[in-house]
Amino acid sequence: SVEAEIPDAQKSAWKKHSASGFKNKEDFEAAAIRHIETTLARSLYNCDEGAAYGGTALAFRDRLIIDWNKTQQSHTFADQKRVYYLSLEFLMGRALDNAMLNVGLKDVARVEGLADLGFRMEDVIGIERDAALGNGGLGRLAACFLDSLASLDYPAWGYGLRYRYGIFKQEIINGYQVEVPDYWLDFNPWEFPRHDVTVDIQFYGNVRKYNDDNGRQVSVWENGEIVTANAYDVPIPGYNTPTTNNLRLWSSKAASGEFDFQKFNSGEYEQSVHDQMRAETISAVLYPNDNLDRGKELRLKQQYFWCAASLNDIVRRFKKSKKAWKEFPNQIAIQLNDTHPTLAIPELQRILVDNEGLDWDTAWSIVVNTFGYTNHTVMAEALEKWSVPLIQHLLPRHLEIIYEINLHFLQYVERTFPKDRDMLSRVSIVEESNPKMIRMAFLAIVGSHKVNGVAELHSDLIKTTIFKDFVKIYGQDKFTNVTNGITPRRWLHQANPKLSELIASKLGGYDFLKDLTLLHKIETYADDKQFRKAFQDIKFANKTRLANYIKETTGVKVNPAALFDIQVKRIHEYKRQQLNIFGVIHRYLALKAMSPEERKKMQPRVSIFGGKAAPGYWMAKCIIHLVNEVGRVVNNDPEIGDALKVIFIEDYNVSKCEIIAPASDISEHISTAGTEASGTSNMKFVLNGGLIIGTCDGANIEITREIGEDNIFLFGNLAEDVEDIRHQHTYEGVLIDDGLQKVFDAIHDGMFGHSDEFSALTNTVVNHDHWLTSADFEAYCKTHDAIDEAFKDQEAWLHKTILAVARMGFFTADRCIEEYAEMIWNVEPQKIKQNGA
Ligand code: T68
Repeated sequence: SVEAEIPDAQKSAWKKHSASGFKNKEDFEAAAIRHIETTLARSLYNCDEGAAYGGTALAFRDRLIIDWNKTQQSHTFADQKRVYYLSLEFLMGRALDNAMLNVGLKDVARVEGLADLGFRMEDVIGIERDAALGNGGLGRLAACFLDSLASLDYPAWGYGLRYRYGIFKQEIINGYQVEVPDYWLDFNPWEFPRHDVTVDIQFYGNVRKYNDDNGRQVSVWENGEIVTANAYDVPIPGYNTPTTNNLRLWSSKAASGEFDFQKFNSGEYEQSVHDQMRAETISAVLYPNDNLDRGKELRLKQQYFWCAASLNDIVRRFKKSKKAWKEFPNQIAIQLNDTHPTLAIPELQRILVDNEGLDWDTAWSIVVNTFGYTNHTVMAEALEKWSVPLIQHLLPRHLEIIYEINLHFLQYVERTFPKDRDMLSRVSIVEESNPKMIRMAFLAIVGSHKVNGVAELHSDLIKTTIFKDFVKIYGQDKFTNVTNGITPRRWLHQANPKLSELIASKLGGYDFLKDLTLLHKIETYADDKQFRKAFQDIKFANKTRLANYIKETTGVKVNPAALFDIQVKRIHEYKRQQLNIFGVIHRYLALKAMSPEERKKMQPRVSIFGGKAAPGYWMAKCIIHLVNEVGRVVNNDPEIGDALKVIFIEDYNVSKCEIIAPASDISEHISTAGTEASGTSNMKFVLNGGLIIGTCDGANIEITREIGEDNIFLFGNLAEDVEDIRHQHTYEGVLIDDGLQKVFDAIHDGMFGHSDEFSALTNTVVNHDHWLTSADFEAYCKTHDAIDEAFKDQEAWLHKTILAVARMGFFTADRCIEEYAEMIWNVEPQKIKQNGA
């Protein structure tokens, strides 16, 4: 074994000097000060908050990396099956607070260490910039899954791209969204560059064929352009366990081969610098579209670059074990987060057939048994397709392999369904359009052993709509559901420490953070006057914190006693922020029509919006503009006062969500039924003691089943009726709701500024109303009226919210990971001994 090969003298030197990481205040202070002095080159006299953050972060990083080393060594020695989670997005947010809580030393650092050094914990934590390597739910899900994988001791790695620019920073200028680049890598203590871990990745070139000595045809992909992938490792600490997993992010740079050298010598210095920049472009920027496919060449390059680097890494590790190839799927499970990593399928087939000399069928069975595919959408505009000429140009050998995969697949379909003549063109991986397109979701299904949706309704929908034929072909068993979840460490304990503490005081400790179903034990306290009061006080404090933040950032003063109604998520027509803002205008018009006495009797409200629009998504930007203009008018209307305030929170991200989620009374999850695959912020808001207004969509349905229909406000048309209504719109025109017509009239009359600015928004409802804004409007407004009524009875409201929290145990990401592990990956956890392997 590896262990036996090392001489004793070396072992004892290591034993003597190996770091063990701090465990108490003294050690923490020593580590932080040492880093401030020597790593950051600061002294007592110029140690500002930034330096205090740096020193604290580096001290905790030392702790993490010691556990990381132990974990990796132990996993290597144990040599059991590992999971690799391939995701183009990991929306991690801040790392320091999470590291402190997961390691369990936050109080050591806060109460003693940082206070001694003259700093407040909140200020130091607030210095850190979000790692915003994602768009929205899909990227945040990947981050929650990493937390759960480590917390449950699964041997698992994430693989992603190290974007130099994460999702843009949003500024609101004169009511419009303006995008500013997010250069987040200035100071990032959480990554370890692995200059020794590099992979050369090929693009373009041609395929040469020849017959080897055994007469077997061999394909060689050659004459391509080479770009180098560099590894950066980010430690992922589990909660209350030494297990510290790895997130490996790839960064691109020009290959330092003879190629450049020649150019350099022949005086083409400029050209070689240019090549360098071109290579670095691959990992330069995260594409800021969520739920939309744009088919850009650079995006395809990113996808291949990352898939090829990750697979090379995985295969290299497997080959070290000297196991037979057929063991590959017993050692390795690879999960594809959406279709973005689908090229990993033809890439592994290429490695096995072209490089390792396996025959096609043997290789293919290894491939299929290795991969699982998670679908996150049924919307046509979000399903990835790549044009055949583009793939031909960029990845000529992969195109051949995809065609061959398709041939084998279609032959199988033809044998199985000889009478269904349309079936072949319906399920073909190659769409016979002009140009021809590769349907990535179909390739992902054919190349995986399991396909899952992310909530029950969604998993049913994929089986009955977009993937219906594949259920016929492969049977029901290939398709499954894993309803999404969130990590209670970040989304309860970290975001809402007071609520976490209150729960712990009743449950006798924090075990619920690792077994969220234990929350059910607080159900009995829903009737407890004292508990309700404590719960209410925490909510009020959290609302006050958000009110302060709003005052600081927007200048608008909101009353924390008002009903906080929050919709924060990416701006998208299907998520229907337009329904919300039209509803707000409707409320404003109603308030204006009232006498001052009547107005006084109304439940005061604060309508809070937040979220980014994709830079090229005109309609989404119109919605943001309207929200801001409505806010400008309403917030400055002296007749209205506290009865209504409308706020847009700039640059919504993970760390802002940590302030926002604990502060809601109601949050909005109001997508057109059948369009939101799951939603995960719905879970965050309920877990933090807020109720939901929502449609029968995504995980809202399961949340209702768990918490009870008395504790949620559902409204609107059902998924099964949406198509019929759209059909009606096409043939009979759209029926505009009376209340909505008044809203449109107000907009047209210029109440919120020049009406031309918003005509696209109102016209799309009048012309098609694809998202059923009008059809659901009346029900939506009535439901808000019911919410006002319900909120007046605070005791009953508290009863509902406490019951809801108690019943949210199902929505922990830990449950998701256990389901994936059992149904899809077939992997077991592996405990790391506290003192090494
Ligand atoms: C989201 N998808 C779903 N996509 O919309 C949401 N898309 O219902 C679900 O809860 C969540 O995934 C987790 O399953 C996304 O967030 C994207 O961000 C995205 C990014 C690039 C391309 C396409």
